[in-house]
Amino acid sequence: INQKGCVIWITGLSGSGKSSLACALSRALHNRGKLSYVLDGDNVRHGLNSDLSFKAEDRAENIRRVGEVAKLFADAGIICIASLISPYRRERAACRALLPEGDFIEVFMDVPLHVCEARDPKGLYKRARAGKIKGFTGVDDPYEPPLNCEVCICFSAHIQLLFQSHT
Ligand code: GGZ
Repeated sequence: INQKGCVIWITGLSGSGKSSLACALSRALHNRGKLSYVLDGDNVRHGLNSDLSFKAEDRAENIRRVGEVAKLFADAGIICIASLISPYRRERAACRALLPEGDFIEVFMDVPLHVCEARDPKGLYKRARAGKIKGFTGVDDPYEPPLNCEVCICFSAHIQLLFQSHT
């Protein structure tokens, strides 16, 4: 393979579209002959990070481990797409610091909470509002948006309407 690895780090609330973007990006790269691998928060939490909860120190450890694994992929020449809420600026910065300048591309899914909540694909916001899930990001747990990310994907009601009318 003649390819330089890097990490594309997608951060944002639950339901903001991180996994969809990661999947679409991976497919687009594949079609261009590029090797990529998606590390998705929800998936990684079933295996490597199955010992971690959603309390602050465990979320920090979740981010740290995914950052280290992503770095290994990048070292191997693979484009690693990490998609996890990763709500803390400090931990995201620590993942960035593992890579050479320019090799960590932070993508922020800038979607308002009320939009994520209206989507609620797994009914988790509903359960969080009902008090059945405690410490849900955006409801009763913090999310620190990036201050200077490489890419910001802003929600557009107009585009969402266009999209809905074509699907
Ligand atoms: C946030 C939670 C929680 C709580 C379960 N808070 O949208 P999903 O369902 O499929 O993806 C979310 C996933 C979040 O895992 P991450 O590893 O990305 O989070 S973090 O980076 O903060 O460690 C959500 C589900 O797990 N989920 N409980 N309390 N999301």
